[in-house]
Amino acid sequence: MSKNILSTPREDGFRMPGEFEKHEGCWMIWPERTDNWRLGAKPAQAAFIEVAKVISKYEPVTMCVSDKQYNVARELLPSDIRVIEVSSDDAWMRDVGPTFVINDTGDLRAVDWRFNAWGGLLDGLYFPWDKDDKIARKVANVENLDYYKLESFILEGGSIHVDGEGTCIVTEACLLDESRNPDLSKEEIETYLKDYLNVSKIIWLKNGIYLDETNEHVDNIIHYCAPGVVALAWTDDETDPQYDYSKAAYEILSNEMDSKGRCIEVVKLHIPDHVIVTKEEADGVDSVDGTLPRMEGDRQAASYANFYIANGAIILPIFGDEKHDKLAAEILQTVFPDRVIETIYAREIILGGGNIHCITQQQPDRRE
Ligand code: KQY
Repeated sequence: MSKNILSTPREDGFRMPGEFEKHEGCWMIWPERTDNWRLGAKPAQAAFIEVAKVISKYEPVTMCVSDKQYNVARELLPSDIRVIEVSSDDAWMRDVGPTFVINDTGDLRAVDWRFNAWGGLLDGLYFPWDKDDKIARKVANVENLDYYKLESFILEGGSIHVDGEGTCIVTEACLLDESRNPDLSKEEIETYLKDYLNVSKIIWLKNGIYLDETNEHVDNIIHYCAPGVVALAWTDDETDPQYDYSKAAYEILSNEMDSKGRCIEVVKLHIPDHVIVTKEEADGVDSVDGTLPRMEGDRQAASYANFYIANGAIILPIFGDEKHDKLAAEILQTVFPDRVIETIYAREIILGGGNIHCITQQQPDRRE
């Protein structure tokens, strides 16, 4: 039976692998809340099905679904996708799922951070979030994995990126926001990351993607592609507030060494033309007190860095911006010559506030 371990991954010789290392599978959650996903979440469900189907060509996928939607999801998803009943508050497995850690002898464990819906009562995106906060432990239980449960440290999986070799990249905008761990200093936060991810070097970017409702998660502005190689969301438009964010990130990454003393190669991925919420899209979302509303004219935090690395493939969100969609796919093909670039039109996902990386969580291969 899966049990809570009171030491830390660092003490026990476990580390979070890079996403580019081999996976045993991928976890997702079925979207259904109508105050975040328009038209009864049907268009979002279609997009999630597409993501799940594409990933399942490369690695096993498990979809967590509420009791209410279980039959619907089971019917709509192919039989090789495992569907299990797990309650949730929304559909962001990257943020609410476990961070898996492995050791050198083939053991796998989970880290169960505390979750407060991206900011709790101060700044959170919905209330309540208690079901989400239990998901990491439930996933560990399903997989029969021991887990490290943090009592109070708040962290979302989308707010960290690691190279699996001792380096972690985060943003100050998110991790130092008063809505996460206001009683901890930057050094104390670093200590948690070092202990639970087993890293020795934290690289702090200032910001993420402009208007990102997660307080600018790192997984929307960069992606660790390999040790020493980072893809960075970029814009050439100096009048866009994103320009200063991306330029500052570029400078930090280009001037920092990673944990092994390597320089970091930064690959720029130009952001798409702005994704703006239409009246029809805004009107399709149920308005509920306590949930961040969707308004006509809102700019969504669209970025190609929010892709998922599967075994043998990159699952890349595209936005119907022919020029930048094509450029992103071409650039990533050069970064990942041995993986197929699979593109998915992701407007319905970004309308909900995140993208393909945010709705997936890889379970690393323990046998590698
Ligand atoms: O990781 C993410 N990008 C999650 C965003 C949550 C949005 C809820 N509306």
